Amino acid sequence: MKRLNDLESYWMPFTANRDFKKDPRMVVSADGMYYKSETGKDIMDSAAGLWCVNAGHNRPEITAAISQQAATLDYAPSFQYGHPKAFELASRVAELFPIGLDHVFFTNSGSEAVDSALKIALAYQRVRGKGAKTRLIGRERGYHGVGFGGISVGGMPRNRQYFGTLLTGVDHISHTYLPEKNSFTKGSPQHGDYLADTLENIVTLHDASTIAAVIVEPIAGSTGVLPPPQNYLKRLREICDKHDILLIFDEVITGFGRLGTATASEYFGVTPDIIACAKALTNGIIPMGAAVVSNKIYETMMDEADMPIELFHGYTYSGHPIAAAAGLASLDIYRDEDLFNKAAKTAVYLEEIIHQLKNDKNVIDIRNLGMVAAIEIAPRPGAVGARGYEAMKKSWHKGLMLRVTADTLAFSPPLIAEKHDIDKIFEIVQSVLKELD
Ligand code: PXG
Repeated sequence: MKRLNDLESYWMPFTANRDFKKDPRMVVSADGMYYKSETGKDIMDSAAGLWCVNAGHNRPEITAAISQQAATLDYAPSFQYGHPKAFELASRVAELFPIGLDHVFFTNSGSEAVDSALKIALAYQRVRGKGAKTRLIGRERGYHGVGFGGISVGGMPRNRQYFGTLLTGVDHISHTYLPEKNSFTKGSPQHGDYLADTLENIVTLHDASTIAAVIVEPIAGSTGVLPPPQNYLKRLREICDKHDILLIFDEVITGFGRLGTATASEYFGVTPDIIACAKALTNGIIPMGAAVVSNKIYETMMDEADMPIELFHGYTYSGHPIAAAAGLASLDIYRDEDLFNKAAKTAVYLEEIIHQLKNDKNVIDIRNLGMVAAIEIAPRPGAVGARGYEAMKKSWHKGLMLRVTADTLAFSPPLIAEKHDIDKIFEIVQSVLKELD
């Protein structure tokens, strides 16, 4: 007979369920840079949860804001009614994000932020009389969440291959990984800006009059941390401008300080038309995402839409009061602790320390930018991902929560990390590397 809590009922996402359930890695509490396992062991968080807990775990200011909000206004519908905190948070995000991106459409996740950004791009093209602009262009190795929009423009094969025909009218520009030229680069690699020109090939093939938008992550994260080649994003912006194509940055990982600036757009000096964000918007405590939209798009929608409801899109929980309260408290912490500048400083140390592992066993590349970094280890012949998976399991037993994608070990520590935390992360990683055959 099935027991009530035999671990079988919960189908875990993006997890090797059968293997996990044989030897569970279970955490029961968290504080600062650490989780605690159910056996009472401290587990260092080298990934800010899943790239989201930028101010570290268990922040009393956010907890207080959430409980106060729950006791005051637990829920408010977001269709045709409003509540002040959603408006306040939208203004705060607009203030933090690049000039000219002043309008915020709230969602509950990064996947929904991406789908919303894509839908807004399509609606905008239609409303301004360019209804033939329906194609959406992503990039190979891109990750844009798991909605059908996101996996269609996404470029990670296994996230796509089981799920049918996806959206039609989608194409992909080339990824930017050039290991033969750029291995062990610190920061943005020197080679590869010309890969932005693969967009020109797509424009030639389909014609610009059929293309609504291009979406890329400024730094490809989930696929294994690929910082953009120098000048690449500027070049992509120029090509989009030349052909009247919208540019969407998926900043679900990079938004809110990961590169030492509020956005990657600010870091690279390139302003897109829409930014999708989520994760650290609420420090990961309550799900929330957003599509942050240019004034040009918003004003066109307001002025030209042929219906009183300008956009037929939204979620039951768009701008949820408790998420909005968590968002405001998170942004207060980021500002009051000058956390983005702290991240910029710690990033210099992270770069120095991680590149010291260059000559360790099986290491074939190290990449970093801001508080994001990765070590790529050689795959075992015929068993891609096996060595990375083993690294993750060994790290857990040594007190480190490690995020792996195939054979790439990815690091995105909370931005509160001190030098000694960075030291500790890579001491454990080094001891794991030594043990991997
Ligand atoms: N866009 C990007 C760039 C992301 O990294 C999403 C969209 C989707 O967000 P939601 O909130 O729907 O999951 C993401 C999510 C990892 C990892 O370690 C990355 C993400 C999620 C889980 C794991 O590779 N990114």
